[in-house]
Amino acid sequence: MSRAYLGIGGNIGNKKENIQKAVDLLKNHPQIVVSAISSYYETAPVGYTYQDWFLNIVVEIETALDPYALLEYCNDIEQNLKRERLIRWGPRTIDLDILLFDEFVFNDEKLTIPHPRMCERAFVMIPLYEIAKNLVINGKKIEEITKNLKEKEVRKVENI
Ligand code: A4P
Ligand code: MG
Repeated sequence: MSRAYLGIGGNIGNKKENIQKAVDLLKNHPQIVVSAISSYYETAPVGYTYQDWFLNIVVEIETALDPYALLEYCNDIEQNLKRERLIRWGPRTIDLDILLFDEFVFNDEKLTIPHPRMCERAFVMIPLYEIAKNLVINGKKIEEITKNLKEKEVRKVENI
């Protein structure tokens, strides 16, 4: 079994419902166990900023799938929730990114792990830190990475 962390987010439609559906679809897979789920966070859009705020979470899973099969399943979930891809970094009903997969480090045309932009992104690192306090990413402690991020662009949702 491998342990992986997935970032899930969206900013179109019923954001909370879309995220919950994505988590349910992960739980439905016979070779995935969802072992931890962060709080929900309202997050300022990063990249293409002329769009609505996002809702983001991070989940921890245990899985017998290999990284490519997991990516395929994540893409199926995105399709299932009818994600529209019009603008890179633009609005989407749901986006699932594989952040970490065991200690793997690799990069090809389909898949880059750790996710290349994760360490600069408060909307990834703050929920990830909530559920995994002892990770080391690219040789750096998660605590150190998270300290330098703009926390004001990420608000934990208390009553959701
Ligand atoms: N791909 C490569 N590595 C991975 C990986 N580790 N996990 C490939 C998932 N996919 C990976 O992604 C394009 C291709 O990346 C996939 O086909 C896969 O083979 P995509 O999801 O189709 O396109 P995208 O998401 O529009 O682009 P990209 O570059 O993945 O965007 P990001 O980096 O995911 O950023 N702001 C806030 N506040 N919250 C957000 O959730 N998300 C984004 C998307 C931008 N701004 C945001 C948020
Ligand atoms: Mg993506």
